[in-house]
Order: sequence, then C-alpha cells, then structure tokens
Amino acid sequence: KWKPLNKVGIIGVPFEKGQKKYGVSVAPAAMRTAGLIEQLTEIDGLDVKDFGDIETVCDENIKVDNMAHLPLVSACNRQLSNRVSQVLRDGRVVVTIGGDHSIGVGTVDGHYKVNEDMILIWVDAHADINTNKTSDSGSVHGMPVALLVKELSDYWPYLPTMDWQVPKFSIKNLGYLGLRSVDQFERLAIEKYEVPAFAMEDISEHGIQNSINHILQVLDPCMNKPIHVSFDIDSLDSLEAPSTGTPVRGGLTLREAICLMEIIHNTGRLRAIDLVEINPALGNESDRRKTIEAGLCVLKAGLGFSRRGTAPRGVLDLPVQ
Ligand code: Z70
Ligand code: MN
Ligand code: MN
Repeated sequence: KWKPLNKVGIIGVPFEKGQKKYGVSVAPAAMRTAGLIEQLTEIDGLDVKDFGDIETVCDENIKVDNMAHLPLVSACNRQLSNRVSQVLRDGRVVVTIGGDHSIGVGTVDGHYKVNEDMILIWVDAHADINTNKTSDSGSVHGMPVALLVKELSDYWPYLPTMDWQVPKFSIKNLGYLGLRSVDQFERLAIEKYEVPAFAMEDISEHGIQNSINHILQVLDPCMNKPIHVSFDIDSLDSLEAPSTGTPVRGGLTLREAICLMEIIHNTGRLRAIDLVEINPALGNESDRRKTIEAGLCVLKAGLGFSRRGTAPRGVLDLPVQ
C-alpha cells in the first residue's frame, strides 16, 4: 500500500544559536558545495527541489531563564515550521539540513501540522529532552524534544516569543536510537513515559535491524503512520563523523546508520529527515570531508539509493558493439 515518495524538497537552516560553538551554520552551504543536490538527483527516479535557506531575523532583547537566545531560536523555528509544512503539502519528502538540533522544534512542528499521526525517530548520542530547569548548559539544542511533546508542557514556564508553537505531539509517538550521553532527568523522562529507547548497549545486544524494527513495531504496529527521522550526526561514532560540536566515542558505524535509513526508506512512509549538528569549522580537512560524506550517505540511504546498484530503466540488454 505504501510506496516511497519519489519527490524530495531540501531546506537549509544555517542556524547555530541553539548551542555555543561557531560553525554549524555553515553546514547547509558546505553540503551543497559537496554536491548534495547533484548526488540526490542521481538517485533513480528522484525529483529534487531546493527550497533554499531559512533566514532568521529578530532583535533579541527578551531573556528567559536558562535558555540562551530563545527569541532567535523561536524566530528561526517559526519560519522553518511553515516551510516544512509547505514542502510536505507539495507532496515531497522534506529534508532539512541544519543547523544545530534546536531546529527539530520547527521541523517536527511543521510536520505535525500536516500529518497529525506522524511518529518521530530521534537518532542521537543525546536525548535532547531537557527542560530549562533540568539543563546544565542552557543550550536549546538539548531541549527540542521537551519543547515538542505535550506531556511535558506543564514542566515549562511561560515562554515569551514561543506562542506560535503549541506542543500537541505525544511522547507516545517518539523513539530513540544511538543514545550514549543522557542526563539524569532525561533518563527519568524516558523511563516515566516508557519511551522506546535503544541506547548503544541495546544496539550492541540486538543489532541495528532488530532495534529499528522494534521501535517501528512499538510506535506503529499497524504500519500506517508517516515517519520523521531527526538525525543528529553525533549519533555516529566520532571516528566516522568527527566534525560535530559534542563528539562522543562508541557510536553508530556509518554502515549501521545506512542500514537504519534503508530500512526506514523501505517502509515507504518516510516523510521527513533532519540532518543536524554537522560543524565544518571543527577539525581538519579530512575530518570535515568524512563528516560531510557521512551525512550525504545517510540522506541517500533514506531517499532510496541502493548499494546494490540500479539497472537502467526500460533497458533489457547491454549495448551492442
Ligand atoms: C546536554 C545538554 C547536546 C548535542 C549536546 C547535551 C545536549 N544534554 N546535544 N550536543 N547534539 O546540554 O542539554
Ligand atoms: Mn541532538
Ligand atoms: Mn547529539
């Protein structure tokens, strides 16, 4: 019944104020320079449309306790949410290139507005489910999941500038993969709400295929819900993707990530991919290249690139002579 959409829309989000380091904002340009559009266009039958970058304009004077640059984060996500909805309504899988992970607020908000039955797979070393009360850093990229889910709305104070974002998405539709750096209150939230969470030790025990299949089975037993994958590049081992703000060793191999994305692609229900936290300003040229190539591989796997190769369409034999 479900078959993969053969249309994709790209959104760049050069935004980095959800964390403290310079450079994540350069990723959309670096990915485009590395051949993002061309490589996706080479995937058999895929129609690729570039919707350009989100520009954030906002004068920041309102301060909220322990939330750095909230008005900027809010302004960016408000625009992003609208753009994501627009791309989905155009019948396309939406691919959002961050930017730091605070932009997950806008992508999921925009997706939820179009598909209220969506499920969310958060692929990350971190759980990003802190509130401003539980966050040690005050960086909003550690809070997007807590901002999005309705079950945690009572744990937040009133957030000026955020009125546009009403948390309606249920934590019952969330699953995690790749966790290995989880704060204490984040763990408490995961346990309280019984979020299916495959940390690295679980993936070691069960393998990546069983892990993703289990999450899909729990969140969507009838296999009829649109899927949103929010992929933080730091879910990969830092040997595979060194150019990121918070590298953590012991992560996913690129092969596991590709396998994961292929499985999700093959459901036919993947409707949104976020690729975040690539920071081309960190590390040397080799680090940068590895990280960007890993990101491209993840996207291609999610959009139908086959490692087996694809025979030419409508051609039955090799050319003669
Ligand atoms: C920590 C916090 C985080 C990414 C760091 C870290 C969050 N839990 N996310 N790097 N990508 O600050 O809330
Ligand atoms: Mn993250
Ligand atoms: Mn992370």
